[in-house]
Amino acid sequence: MYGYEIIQELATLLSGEEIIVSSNGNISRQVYNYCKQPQIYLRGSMGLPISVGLGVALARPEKQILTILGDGNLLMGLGSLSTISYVRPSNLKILIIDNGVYATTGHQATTSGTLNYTALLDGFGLPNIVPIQRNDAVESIKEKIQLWLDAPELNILPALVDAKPPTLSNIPLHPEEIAMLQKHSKT
Ligand SMILES: Cc1ncc(C[n+]2csc(CCOP(=O)(O)OP(=O)(O)O)c2C)c(N)n1
Repeated sequence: MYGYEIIQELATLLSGEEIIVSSNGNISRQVYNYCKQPQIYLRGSMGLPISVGLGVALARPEKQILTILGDGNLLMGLGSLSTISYVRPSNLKILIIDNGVYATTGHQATTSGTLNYTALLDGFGLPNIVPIQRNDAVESIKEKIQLWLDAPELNILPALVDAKPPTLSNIPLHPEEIAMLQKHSKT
C-alpha cells in the first residue's frame, strides 16, 4: 500500500472534528486533498511536526490532535519523542508514514530501513500499535487505524508503505491563511 492510500483510509474514519498537523511536502498535500477538516499544514519546517503537534495538543485540550509525518521528518526530530512521552497529552496521536525515502525531494533513501519501530517506541515509553506492513490486507490496515484512533491516550501508529507518490500540486494557501483555518475552526 502507498502512503496516500493510508491517508485516504484514515479520511473515511475521521469525525471531522480532529485537527491534523501534517509534515511538509507530499504528506501535507495528501492531507489537503483527501481530508475534509481545516488542518495545520507545515511548510518547510522539516523535523518539527511532533513538536508542533505537541504544542497544538496542549493548546487545544478539547480536540483530538493527529500528527501525520514521514520517516524523514521523524528521523530529523527524533528527540521530540522523548518530550511527548514525558508530557504525555492524552489527546495526541501520531501516524508515521514510512516510505523509506524523502519522496518530496526526489526519493533519496532515508535510513529508516534498519529501524525497529516497536523497540524504538517502547524504548521511549510510548504506547504504540503493531506497525502496518506493506503487504497487510486492507481490512487489517483499517483495523489498526481504528485501534489507533480509539486509543484512550497518547498513541503512535507506524505504517510501512511503498514509495510511489501521487502527483499533487502545492497547497494554494499562504501560511497566514493556514493559521486562519484554525482560528475559524475554534468557533
Ligand atoms: C531542514 C530541511 N531539510 C531539507 C528540507 C527539504 N525537504 C522537504 S520535504 C523533504 C522530504 C521529507 O521526507 P519525509 O518526511 O520522509 O516525507 P516524504 O517526502 O517521503 O513524504 C525534504 C528533504 C527541508 N524542508 N528542511
